[in-house]
Amino acid sequence: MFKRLFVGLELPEGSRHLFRKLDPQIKGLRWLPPEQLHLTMSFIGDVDAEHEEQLRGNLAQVRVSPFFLPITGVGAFGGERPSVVWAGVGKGHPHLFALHQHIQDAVLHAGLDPDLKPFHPHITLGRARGVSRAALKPFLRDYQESEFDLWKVTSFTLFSSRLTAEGSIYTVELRQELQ
Ligand code: 3AM
Repeated sequence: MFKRLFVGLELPEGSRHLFRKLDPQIKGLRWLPPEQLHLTMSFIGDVDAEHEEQLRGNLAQVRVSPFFLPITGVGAFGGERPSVVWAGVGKGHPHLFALHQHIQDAVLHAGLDPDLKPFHPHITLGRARGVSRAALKPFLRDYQESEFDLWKVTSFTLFSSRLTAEGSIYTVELRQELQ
């Protein structure tokens, strides 16, 4: 049995609903349900039970103190036909990057193969299909400088993700408190 796994930070309850008010009706843009909002730290992919066990053990050893992250601004990845609309978390926050490094090490030491592309931390708000950047421009302009919240990051989470026709369904597999 394989699970499709990734490690992320769950947005606190209070912050999840901040984005609802932004929600413009743009054809082809699907907003994520508030309970699914997260910041991906490490995408791992399909993992068998044995490697998952090792991964759980390694993640439990990660020691990083809780820290604050500003949630600021919005943007879109994907050139003139963006695929992802996101909220930002400030630039180069050292604690976030330290946590990312520890998580990547935990994944690698479990004999797994995380996505090693450069880390561009973001909170995916919506996924777009066939939407031009021009159509997103008013939204991006209105909120690009917004200061949404100050997020106290107190844990990270191992999720499994199941792909369905309606989008991905995430399940919390392990929640590890920062200390
Ligand atoms: O946090 P976001 O939404 O940007 O895009 C997927 C999502 O990122 C990403 O992992 C997160 C949880 O599903 N993802 C999915 N497949 C991926 C892959 N093959 C991937 N990231 C890298 N490589």
